[in-house]
Amino acid sequence: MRIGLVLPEITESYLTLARQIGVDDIVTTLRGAPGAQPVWEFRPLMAQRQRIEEAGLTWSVIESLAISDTVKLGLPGRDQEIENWQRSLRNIGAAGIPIICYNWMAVFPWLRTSFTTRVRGGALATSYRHELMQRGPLTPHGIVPEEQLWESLAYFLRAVVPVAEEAGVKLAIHPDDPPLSPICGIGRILTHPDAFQRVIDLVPSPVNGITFCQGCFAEMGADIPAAIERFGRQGKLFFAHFRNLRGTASDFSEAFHDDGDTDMFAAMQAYYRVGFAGPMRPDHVPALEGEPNDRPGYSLWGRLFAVGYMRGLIEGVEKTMGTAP
Ligand SMILES: [Mn+2]
Repeated sequence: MRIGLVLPEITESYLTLARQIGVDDIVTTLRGAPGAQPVWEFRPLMAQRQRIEEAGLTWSVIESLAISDTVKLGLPGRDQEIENWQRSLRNIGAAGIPIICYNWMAVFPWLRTSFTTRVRGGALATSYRHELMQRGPLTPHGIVPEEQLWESLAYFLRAVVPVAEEAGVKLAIHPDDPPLSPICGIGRILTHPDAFQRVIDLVPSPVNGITFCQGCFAEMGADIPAAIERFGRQGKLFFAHFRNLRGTASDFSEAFHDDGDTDMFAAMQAYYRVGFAGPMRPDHVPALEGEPNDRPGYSLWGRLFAVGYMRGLIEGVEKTMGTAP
């Protein structure tokens, strides 16, 4: 299993720290992007990849390559933006970065109603209560039905999957977080395990697959090992977010990796059973005592703790299952 990590920024110090705790892969985006430029150019991609490689690590996932609401909502002007995305995709492939994580959340990105929920020992986690969020007004986009998002996703995939195949880049769609629909009038479609099957079947291709965000699947109330088996057996798990929480979509709190509802050992066993070899990164963590809560979900110490826990689980699974992908 390969463990990935998002760094607060790409510095020599953070790269060294990642190596020290046993991380193999860096998951990041291009500094300045997204939104700073319509097309990601080859040279900065290649230079950043070299920098990560020279530190003994691999830049294996771009998370994320932004997709505008124009494209997600299927609005006029999307063709030009999709063309730019295709050009970025070609440059990403040429730079040798094998996976892009993207999502189809329009208007609202990942949403929480609190960033200061107390979990074990008073650590600060994020949480979501749908009932609070739904008191909010409609957005300027009004009501956006789910079918509109399915249409625009199909349109997008038909345009980019052939380019991704040529470029040798895997497209790994991330669930909606929280997986509820609609939110203040905006439909959401990646809210159930079956929706991922629908995406896979929309444009069948070896490069069309999934970011298995375990947290989102837990929010859905899914049986986590069963979902890993379902998509892993099809070879569709390209990338995983390892996360734990308490509750379900309409009311949940994030948790330490070893302190939520999900049986994380059973999850890790399932990844091994289906031959998933990573990359997998720790997803959201609480902010610990002594560090700022200025990047909710992505504070550093909680992720160091998470990586140690993941390495422990991996060792346990390898020793008991006798496999080491
Ligand atoms: Mn995630």
